[in-house]
Amino acid sequence: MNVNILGIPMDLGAGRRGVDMGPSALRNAHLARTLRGLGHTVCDLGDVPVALPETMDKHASAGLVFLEPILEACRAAAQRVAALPDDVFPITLGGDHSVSMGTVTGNALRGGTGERTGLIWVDAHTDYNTPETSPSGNIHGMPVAHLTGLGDASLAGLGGGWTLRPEDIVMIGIRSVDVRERELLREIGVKAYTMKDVDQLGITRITEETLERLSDAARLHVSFDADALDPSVAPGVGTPVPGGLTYREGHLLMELLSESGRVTSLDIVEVNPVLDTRNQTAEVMVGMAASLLGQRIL
Ligand code: HAR
Ligand code: MN
Ligand code: MN
Ligand code: MN
Repeated sequence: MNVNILGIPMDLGAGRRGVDMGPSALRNAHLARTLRGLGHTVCDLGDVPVALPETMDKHASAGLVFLEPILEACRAAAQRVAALPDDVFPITLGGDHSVSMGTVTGNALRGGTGERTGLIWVDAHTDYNTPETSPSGNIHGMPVAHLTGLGDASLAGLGGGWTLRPEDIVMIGIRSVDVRERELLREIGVKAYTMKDVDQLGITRITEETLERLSDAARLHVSFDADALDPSVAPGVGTPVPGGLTYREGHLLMELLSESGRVTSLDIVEVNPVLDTRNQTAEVMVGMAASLLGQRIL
């Protein structure tokens, strides 16, 4: 496959500093070399420009912290991704999870807006707050709501009229949801597999159901937040939540998605090298990408 890597070194959407170094940590953990070892052609496109928090006053407009620079970076990411040739498999590197408003939009627009895009959101969090429901004002807790057209009009308008259908979203690994976020999710009807579901059903059944549910989507985007994994596996994240996916559950999910042959793009987000142990989290996430892109045990 033709793999293109694009970094979005942004931590403006997170409550803690450091995920802006995620792209660097993932490159340092040999993302490109690992994928070339699997036989892929890999081209690193570099990074999208992102404003530094040190150059701005920390300000919130209407419950959104750093709205304008985040909007700008997401717009740039969406444009870069949307312009990629159809045979390219993009791997976009965050950055905090607000980057996915740009990457998911960009990937969805590649096929023209007539095609359905399925979103597999692997995360401890549902990231379905709006500016009204958010307890923090941090935009990385809001990307999925905005992708479905809720919340701030400028962020929800990144797709220029395209929005993600709630029925084309499946979340996996969920174990931290805010009170009003939960109400909103129930109202909208987004499918989410919690860690209880992972315990009860297992990753195999969940992956089968996910692929079945998204069977009409021409494209499948996987957005992998490192905090979906248990903090013992992925300690380098800003908002760790106990009781996450094991190392093998993460790999099995990627292996089964890989076998389906249907995934067309990937985000790796929320890797925070400042909080990590010797780049362990970046290395683990490179392994997850390798499993999604065809690495097999035998
Ligand atoms: N739900 C919380 C909020 O909205 C925290 C969620 C953001 N953390 C993440 N996202 N890492 O997945 O503020
Ligand atoms: Mn997230
Ligand atoms: Mn998360
Ligand atoms: Mn986080």
